[in-house]
Formats: sequence, C-alpha cells, structure tokens
Amino acid sequence: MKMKQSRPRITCICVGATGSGKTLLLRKLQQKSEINETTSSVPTVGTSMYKIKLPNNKSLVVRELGGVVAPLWHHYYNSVEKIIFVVDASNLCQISASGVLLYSLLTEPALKKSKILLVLSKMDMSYRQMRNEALLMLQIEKLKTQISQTITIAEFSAIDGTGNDKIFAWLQT
Ligand SMILES: Nc1nc2c(ncn2[C@@H]2O[C@H](COP(=O)(O)OP(=O)(O)O)[C@@H](O)[C@H]2O)c(=O)[nH]1
Ligand SMILES: [Mg+2]
Repeated sequence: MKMKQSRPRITCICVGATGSGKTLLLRKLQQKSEINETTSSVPTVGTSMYKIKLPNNKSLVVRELGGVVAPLWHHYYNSVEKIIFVVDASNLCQISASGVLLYSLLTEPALKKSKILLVLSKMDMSYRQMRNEALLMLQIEKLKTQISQTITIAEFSAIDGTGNDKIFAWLQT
C-alpha cells in the first residue's frame, strides 16, 4: 500500500512583489512539462504550491509567496535550498521595492546557504537595455560582493518562452 504524503518538504520558494509575474512563471513551467496540477493553495496566508516536472523526470514542488505576505515569508524559510526571486523588468518604477525585499532575504541567517535565481520577468514588454537598468537599480554587482549566496540571473517571458530552458537547468542543479 502506498503511503500518502500529505506534507512534502518544500525546498524551493518563489517570491517577489505582487504582480511581478510569479504565478504565470510557475504555470508556464508546469505547462512545458505537461503537468497541470495546480496544487493546494492556502488562501489565508496567500501561498500556493506548484508541482513542476523537470526535464530529468524528477519533480519539484515550488511554493509561491506573494508580496502582500512578505512579513510572513520567514515562516517558510525552514529547509529552503532554492529561491526564485521575481522582478518585473518592465516596471522600473517599482524596482526599489523589490530591491528592499531581495536584500532582506539575502541577509536572512536561515537562507545563508540557499541558491538564488533572480528572474527578470516580462521581458516581452521590456526593451533590451532595461535588463541592465534593472540590475543596476538592484545594485546586483555590489550585492554579490557582500553576500554568501550565489545569484544566477535569468530573463523570462511567459508570453514568448524566453528563459524557459535556463530556468529548468537551474532548477535541476
Ligand atoms: N507581458 C507579460 N505579462 C506578464 C508576464 N508575466 C506575468 N504577466 C502579467 O502580469 C500580471 C501579474 O502576473 P502574476 O503572475 O499574477 O503575478 P504575481 O502576483 O507575481 O503572481 C498578470 O496580468 C500577468 O498576465 C510576462 O512574462 N509578460
Ligand atoms: Mg501570484
């Protein structure tokens, strides 16, 4: 008889400001792997879980944590190994808010050993130079010298599929 695992250990979280594109990113990753299992959501604290099938046939459950519940993010840091941090590259007006969230995440003791994937989302709505402007505004180069985590940067568009392969490759490592 198969035991039903009701509480999988979630080792990957997806965070970022409200509207940055987290849900669409995770749905897109699910679609590519032809799994459409929009798993349980916990509306009270605004988190949802997505089971993503990786190219190596393993699967990974990612928990989305919305910007509105940023003060509660720390409840979910336990056993987190990977963090997908989503920034809307088409909206540079909101980028400083993302920078503050990112910084507080990176300085969190529980996340000292985690791997970070910085996703610049909505690239279909951004001009090329916006990528560099976004990274500059987030002070990524300076941050890299100050933190223990490694940051991988991926451009993404849920519309045209930009960045899909790079994100899957990162999720597999
Ligand atoms: N053009 C474009 N719009 C996007 C993209 N990703 C998300 N959006 C839009 O941005 C809005 C917020 O997206 P959502 O995934 O719900 O953001 P979340 O709050 O971070 O989960 C929605 O209207 C999406 O359709 C993208 O890659 N390109
Ligand atoms: Mg969402």
